[in-house]
Amino acid sequence: PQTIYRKDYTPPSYLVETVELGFDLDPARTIVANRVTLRHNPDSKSRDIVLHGEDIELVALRLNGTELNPGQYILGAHTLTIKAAPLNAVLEIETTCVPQDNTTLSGLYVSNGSFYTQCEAEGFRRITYFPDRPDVMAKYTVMLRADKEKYPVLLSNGNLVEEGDLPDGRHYAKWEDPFKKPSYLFALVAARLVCQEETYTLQSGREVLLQVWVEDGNLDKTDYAMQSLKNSIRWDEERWGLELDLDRFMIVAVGDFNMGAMENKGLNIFNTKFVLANPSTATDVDFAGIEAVVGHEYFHNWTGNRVTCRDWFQLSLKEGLTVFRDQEFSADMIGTASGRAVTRIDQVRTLRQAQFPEDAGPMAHPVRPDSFVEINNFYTVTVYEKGAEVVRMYQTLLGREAFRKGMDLYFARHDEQAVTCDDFRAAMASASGRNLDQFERWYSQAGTPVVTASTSYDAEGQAYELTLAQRCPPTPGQPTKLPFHIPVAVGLLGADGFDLALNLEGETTVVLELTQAQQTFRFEGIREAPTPSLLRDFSAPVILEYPYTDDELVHLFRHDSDPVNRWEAGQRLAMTRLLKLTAAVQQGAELELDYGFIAAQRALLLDDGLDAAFREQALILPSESVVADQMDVVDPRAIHTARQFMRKTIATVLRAELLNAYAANETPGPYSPDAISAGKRGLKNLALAYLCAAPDTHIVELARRQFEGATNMTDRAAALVSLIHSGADAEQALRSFYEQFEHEALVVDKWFAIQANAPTTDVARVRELMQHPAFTLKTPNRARSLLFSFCNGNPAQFHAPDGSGYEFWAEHVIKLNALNPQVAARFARTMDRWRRYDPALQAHMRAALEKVAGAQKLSNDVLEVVSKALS
Ligand code: HT7
Ligand code: ZN
Repeated sequence: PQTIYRKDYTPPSYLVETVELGFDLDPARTIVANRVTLRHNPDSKSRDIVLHGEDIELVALRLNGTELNPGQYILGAHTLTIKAAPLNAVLEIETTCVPQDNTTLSGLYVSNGSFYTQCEAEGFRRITYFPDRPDVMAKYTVMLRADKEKYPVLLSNGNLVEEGDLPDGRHYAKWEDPFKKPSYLFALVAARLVCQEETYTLQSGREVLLQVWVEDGNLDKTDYAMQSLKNSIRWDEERWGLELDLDRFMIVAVGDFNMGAMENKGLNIFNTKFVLANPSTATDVDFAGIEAVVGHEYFHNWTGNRVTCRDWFQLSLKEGLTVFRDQEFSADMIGTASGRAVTRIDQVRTLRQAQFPEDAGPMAHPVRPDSFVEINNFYTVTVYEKGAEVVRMYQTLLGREAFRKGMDLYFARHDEQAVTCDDFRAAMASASGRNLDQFERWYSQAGTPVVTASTSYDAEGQAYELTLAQRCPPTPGQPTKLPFHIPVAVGLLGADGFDLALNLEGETTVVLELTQAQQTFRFEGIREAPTPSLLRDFSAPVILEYPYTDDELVHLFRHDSDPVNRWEAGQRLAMTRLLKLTAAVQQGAELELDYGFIAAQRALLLDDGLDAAFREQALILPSESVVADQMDVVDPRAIHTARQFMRKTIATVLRAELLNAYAANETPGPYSPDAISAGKRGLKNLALAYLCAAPDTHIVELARRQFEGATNMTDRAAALVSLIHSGADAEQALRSFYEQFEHEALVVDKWFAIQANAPTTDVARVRELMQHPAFTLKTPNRARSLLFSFCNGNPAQFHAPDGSGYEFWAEHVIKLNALNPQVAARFARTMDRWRRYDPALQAHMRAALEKVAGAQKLSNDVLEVVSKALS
């Protein structure tokens, strides 16, 4: 397959002014008429019009009114080229496609009998021939025609300008988008849907129509999405001065979708998972996900749509920035400092759980990649979450005010343009007057930097010195790295647990700027040897190494005023123990957990001054995969045994305290997904999960009672998980759960996922579950709920010594590849870090990877992932 390089960017030869699309929608043969007005781009030397096209049939082609015969254009496998074209060209292109056979869910496809589109990144070329690249922005008019009975709702981008009936039971709707947009933001929906709608008044006094469209029977699950949309609109006005630029904003939920949602201009299309929620079907985590994703897609209207990407290498320009914006939105919605910290802890978890491993594996790439085979493989945690960290670092370095000025300048300079990450950085530099040249390395160098700290205290001089050194490991294609510009937020704790003043202004946290390989920072007037609190609020996406003693960590865990570092101290304490226990399991030695650690956990659990949500976070042990990342040779089963032992020991010693926490955090009354209530449920259910790690009949009964009496899905699902993990018989509970919710697809997904993650579920059981009538590989949510959950979330079983997990994986990557390459390639990433296991497991893994690599008709998507893993 062909590799595409960032350095090879050339401007488009022709620009598009207007696009008029006509759709005659039929699942078996949709006819697309496309009239496009092109103008030669003076920035290009080429006079060839190059259009992309994939999986579509060309029926007719006219240039400036004259039919072209096949000798007048070149039809390649994925392009249509007209050589030496006139400076101004009107092309009329008629094509057909077969939406009902489109299982890739890219382009125009059918889900549950209705039509939907997904055009990012390169799906528009599966609908019509077009210069399908983000730097070609045009105005669109769209005419939809379809059977009125089957598809009563016809939607596209922008404003509805006309609708009416046609002969033969068909009808039409004409939509006009007043804004220029790239083709990846085009969307249509032709479906049998119902909507919740509302008129909303913007701060300017202008009224807009908001709609959430869902299948009949789901209108009882749209309130939270609508509320989140209104909150997003208000927040974007208040925090960034950005107003909704359309008169109508629509959200549509679809059950078959490759990702979370899509920010098509004025017509956001969502995975049902991020729209549908009511207390009996959705958990607190689901509600929070809806708020974040509704916000994310809405915020793209400015960061992505009004200002878009010049090319797909710049993806993080819109994704990193929009993730940062949705993270800030979620934090501001909670409002309290500790609530903010809980959201930050969650972000750090995601980075450690997913991004750091990606940055250390065969698919490692810079936030702005230099090359790709398949762009869909680069919608990654690096581009999204590390990209958001890069944006956050601007704010940390420049301060909130200058950062806001930089954002304003970015919009003022680039509205309705397709630009680059460098343009964003330039706006930040101009607005703040700062030199951000070195900061560019965050975009160009892959890998997680390691910052090593050492300290010394001069009692006589009352001075404290902090030396920071940085290094970054090699990544594919980048053997050596130059120093990054790293903001390191630092505080110093006195023996009484309070922050010391760090300067004459009395500041207790300062942001140090580490720009060299090694630098020493000196604090004067420090009256005692302090405990350093380093990288407060996780001020940079780095690994921080400092030889903390247990006493220092306990001190930070008890007192750090920075909640993120307080949590971090607990994680460090737990990690040392988990690694020791894992080694002991491997050696067959006796397992022991020191009382000092449990006492620290106990003190935190009993600290009523802390929010329940924070206590929950602080009591969650590092996950098995994060522990695995710390080992030279990963032993998934030993890690699992060690972690289980630790949970069981904590549960046994702190039984009374956990039972108290369980009882004290009931949330009586009607369910509310607000952060305080969700935090209480989180702590209560964590207590139950711990207790079920050392179960007796009373505990099992507690879990059963919660399961049966639950008034919301958070409590019901948590009780079911705890029951299963306790080892008690959960057959009846699983059956009744299914019977109660079998018509709620998203709950059935949970039912599969809970079983996939159960400690007793092995490959044979997963195969059995795949025979269940509700299972299908065609719906990504369902495939993810069982296959991804098992292979990524149940390491002790997936890594069975006989290699059966890997065989299962290979078989299903190949099956998914035939249906949906994007989903298959995501699943293929499971095996990225296979070289970190012992030789026996590695041999099985290599065989599985080679089996996939050698499969017939392998998509570029999967091929790129497995060949990078094997290289
Ligand atoms: N910008 C959207 C990306 C997306 C996507 C990409 C590839 C294939 C399918 C897709 N669906 C959505 C989502 C977002 O970041 O908002
Ligand atoms: Zn996005």
